[in-house]
Amino acid sequence: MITENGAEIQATELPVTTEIQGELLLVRLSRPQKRNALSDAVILGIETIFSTIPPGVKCAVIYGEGKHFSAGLDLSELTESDAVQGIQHSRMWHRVLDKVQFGTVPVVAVLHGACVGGGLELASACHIRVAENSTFYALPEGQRGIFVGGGASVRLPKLIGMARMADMMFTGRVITAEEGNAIGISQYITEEGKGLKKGIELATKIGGNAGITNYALMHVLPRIVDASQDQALMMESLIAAIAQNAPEAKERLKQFLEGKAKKVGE
Ligand code: 1HE
Repeated sequence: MITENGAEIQATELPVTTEIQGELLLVRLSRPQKRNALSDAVILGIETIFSTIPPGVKCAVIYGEGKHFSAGLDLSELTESDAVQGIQHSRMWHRVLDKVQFGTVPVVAVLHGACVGGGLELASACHIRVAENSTFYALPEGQRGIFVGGGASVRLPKLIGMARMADMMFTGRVITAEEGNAIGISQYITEEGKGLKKGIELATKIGGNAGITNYALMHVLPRIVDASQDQALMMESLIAAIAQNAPEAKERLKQFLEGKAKKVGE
């Protein structure tokens, strides 16, 4: 694999690892000694993984080894670069995190400890987030004199609103796991050490959905949210009709009408 600056990285050195568990792909950030700081090697490793999801995988779970999910951009790699190189680096992050958000399977992020800077950008590109109660969120870019470059200015306001994101950057405010859950960063919160189990449970449930439903949630819903109301409502009608006419939906509706499907909440 070749990085943006031309350095070659051997696949065996990739500090991000995978494991198949049934129909799930578990992706682990494996640089605990550097708090899972997101070096170019990690980012490009994530790109390779999400570009080559093995057939049969229905959902992915991403989590971090050690005491933290991720300390964000690897600051030791933030060397002298001109404006064009800076743009290219940020665009590399955009390309990779788009692969996560708009890939072939939904992704559940399991968070604990630091989920800061680029780590929060990675978490925001996933489809839902589970936070252990040790999780804390921050955007230290404001304090480091830089700006987010991995898509946070687009994705994070959709989770928490623009004012909260601006506050995090203006003031360096640290958001606790409980606060993060209340304002919409995470959708689930667990005790320490229980996040991965919860993430796997959710991923298994998501993987059991009709393929068209997961596809629509990943690829159509975000475009509906970004579109004008008129275009959005048309997109909704189109995807609703496509989903409804898929054989899988017809079978699921039949099962319900025959009393064989689970009721809401079961
Ligand atoms: C790192 C990084 C890193 C730790 N890049 N090496 N992100 C930040 O500004 C967050 C910076 N990190 C921290 O505030 C703390 O490390 C933590 C709160 C995350 C964790 O604290 P702690 O006490 O568990 O670990 P530590 O002792 O601070 O760090 C352990 C080692 O990891 C140490 O290296 P060592 O060789 O001295 O052992 C640290 O230097 C190293 N380390 N974080 C490189 N981030 C697409 S643009 C995105 C822009 C950003 O993400 S900016 C935010 C960057």
